[in-house]
Amino acid sequence: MLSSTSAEILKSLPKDLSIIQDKIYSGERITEEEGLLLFERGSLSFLGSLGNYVREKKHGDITYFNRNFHIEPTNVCVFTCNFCSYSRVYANRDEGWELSAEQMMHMVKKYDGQPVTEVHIVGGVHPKMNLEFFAELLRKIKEHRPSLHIKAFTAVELDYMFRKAKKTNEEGLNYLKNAGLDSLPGGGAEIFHSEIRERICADKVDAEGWLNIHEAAHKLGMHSNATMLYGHIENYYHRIDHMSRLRKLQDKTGGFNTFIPLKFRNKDNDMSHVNESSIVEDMKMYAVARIYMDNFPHLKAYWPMLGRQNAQLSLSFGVNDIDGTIDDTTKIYSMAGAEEQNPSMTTAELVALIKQVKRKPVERGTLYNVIKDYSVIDIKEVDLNTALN
Ligand code: V47
Ligand code: SF4
Repeated sequence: MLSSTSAEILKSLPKDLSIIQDKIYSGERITEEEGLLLFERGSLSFLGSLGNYVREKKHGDITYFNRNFHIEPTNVCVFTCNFCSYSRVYANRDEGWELSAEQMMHMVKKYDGQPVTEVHIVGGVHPKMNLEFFAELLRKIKEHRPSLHIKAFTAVELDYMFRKAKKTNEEGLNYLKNAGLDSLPGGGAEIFHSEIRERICADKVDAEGWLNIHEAAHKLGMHSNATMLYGHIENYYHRIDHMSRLRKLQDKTGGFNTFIPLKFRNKDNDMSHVNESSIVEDMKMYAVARIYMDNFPHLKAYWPMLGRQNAQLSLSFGVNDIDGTIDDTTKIYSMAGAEEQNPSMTTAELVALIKQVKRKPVERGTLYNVIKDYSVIDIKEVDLNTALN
């Protein structure tokens, strides 16, 4: 039985939104036009309740996290994305960093005996760090710790590496897979539509190139993620176009695990004059993504970028994954003005964060294999004030 207030809300819902609502409740896919309408006319509460409905239908209260660490081999980059606060052009490479294979192996060895399951390797596109350099690094990591899942290289890095080595995407990916590459992260997608891509990252791989690399990886049996950099100069149409291209590829291959909307941060980059999106807009973004990307199993909020309390909030707007314990080895967001300057959370803190908003924390591997269900385990109490600040 509906309360009189809920009945009033339903009555006052415009016809077109109520048709979309019915489709979502009956598990039907919504169209591009309907996705656009949600962005343009859906209120925060309306989108939140639908996004949460889809999230709970797929995952109940389960909220995944993983134990990972990052390696950023270099911030020297041949490309000049206007939103990037992190890279240094090759000509000024003295201002940047470049890690040797030995230095990176030292980072891997620091985690010996610790229960991390994944290393995430991503960085700038350095002209001297080529396919062979990275293949050798992958071999060394696997030789040292065979069970560590290696999620590495955005399609931007791969496209450059393969073109330089004169390899097709299939050849290049196969070579890296045999060296130890397990899956691809979702970076470099930004906004696919050329109207925007040409204004924010004109010189790197285009939409077709990005999608072709992920398709080739899926055909080789590798999984990957997909991101979207939102909240800058794009409009809702460009977001829907971006998500549609991903949804189509997912229909074809089924190889994507997770969609990760990344909020644009404006500190110290060539787009600092562009305002950042509000928290209301961020939550609407998650909810529409959860509703629209019906064939993506998971929706991730990257907590170092959003901050801890906003990450908690996102769990009621469609999100079912808040990434990893991460230590402070990642700089790409802190340099762009993210909430977390030294992002790092212990497992106990992550578990407490998730439990505090009445969701069920589950530690996962990269491919969402369950490692430990913390909803049924009592772990040492943590000071929530410390966890949340
Ligand atoms: O593609 C760069 C973004 C991405 C800014 O697959 C910025 O599990 C906001 O893709 N404001 C790289 N975002 C990181 C990435 C990622 C992160 C976490 C998990 C996974 C995964 C992938 O970082 C870039 C770009 O979209 N980025 N600068 C900025 N100013
Ligand atoms: Fe280079 Fe990536 Fe920064 Fe673009 S976003 S300049 S490709 S490091």
